Amino acid sequence: MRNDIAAAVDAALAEVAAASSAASLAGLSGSVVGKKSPLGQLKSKLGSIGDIDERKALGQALNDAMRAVEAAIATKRAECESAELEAQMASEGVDLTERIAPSRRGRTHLVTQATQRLEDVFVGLGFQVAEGPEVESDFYNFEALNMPKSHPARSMWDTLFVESAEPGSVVLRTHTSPVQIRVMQEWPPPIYAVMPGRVFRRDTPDATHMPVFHQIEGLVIDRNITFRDLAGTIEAFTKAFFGADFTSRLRPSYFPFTEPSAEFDIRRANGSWIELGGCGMVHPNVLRAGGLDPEEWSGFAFGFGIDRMAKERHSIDDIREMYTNDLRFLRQFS
Ligand code: FA5
Repeated sequence: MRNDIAAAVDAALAEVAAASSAASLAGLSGSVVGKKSPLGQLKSKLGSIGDIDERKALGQALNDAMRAVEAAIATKRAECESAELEAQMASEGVDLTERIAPSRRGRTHLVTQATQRLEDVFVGLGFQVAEGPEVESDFYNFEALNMPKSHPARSMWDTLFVESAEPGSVVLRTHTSPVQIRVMQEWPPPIYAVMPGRVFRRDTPDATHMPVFHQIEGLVIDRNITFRDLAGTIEAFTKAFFGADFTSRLRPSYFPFTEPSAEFDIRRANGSWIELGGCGMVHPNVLRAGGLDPEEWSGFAFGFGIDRMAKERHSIDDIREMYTNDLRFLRQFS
């Protein structure tokens, strides 16, 4: 009988090993350890064994054999169930991961990059950043800047007017200089501020002009400020923004809101000069319009063209290239 038990166990384990699904293993349980299985039939023959000790020992051996087969079924069933679950998840799962190819990623525009860099350089020199409105009143754009109505210097800027109840009283700001007045009215001196922003003029587009472009205004108000402070700040700025081997110059000029006034040029690699901005000592009338006493406070101001700075920094031939939105051009500047 012991041989029969061993043979039945071997046959049952072989059937378990050959089963390939959890469902077939569930059915197998009855046929290998049930009453009608070979092992079950051997059990029913136990009663015919006369020797009681032998009967007990064989009963024990049969129970052990059945438990071993049941354990093999349970182990194999767990393996099949987990393999079936994995296969089901792989076939029904939805892949939610998304990949954006590096070449499709956006980047900041050249003029935005230049503005951020300019702000960084001036913040490094101790300046604060301010902003003003793009739609401006005649008062801030001209009058408070020492250009009363019909002042001939107003024609220095080809102005775009906004329709309003009082014609001519609302403009698209032609420069960032009106923000000087707003800052003087709001911030107590001393003032060290830069004000970047978009400006508008009825200029015909060409290699160095756009009708919509960007400026960064600078304003310093303190006690005993002189032209040397202005020249020193512009020199420090040029080296920080363009590099140590860049040359700049100040040329005498005229602006109604500064006295004396100058124009700021830098020299390009080919030896020619390009005008980047205007500057000068803040006119006493402008200090008064900003609510400051010219006897106590003095200062300097400047206004640079940001688009031209970006153009020169990256050696771009034509300023219009930056606005045609040709991705092959824009992608060169990460
Ligand atoms: C002004 O706008 C004065 N507000 C600057 C200023 C501020 C002087 C403070 C004194 C004190 P101007 O019109 O020159 O000045 O313009 C300044 C700079 O803006 C120019 O040097 C140039 O770099 C840039 N710019 C002028 N017009 C255009 C344009 N159409 N397209 C691109 N950049 C321009």
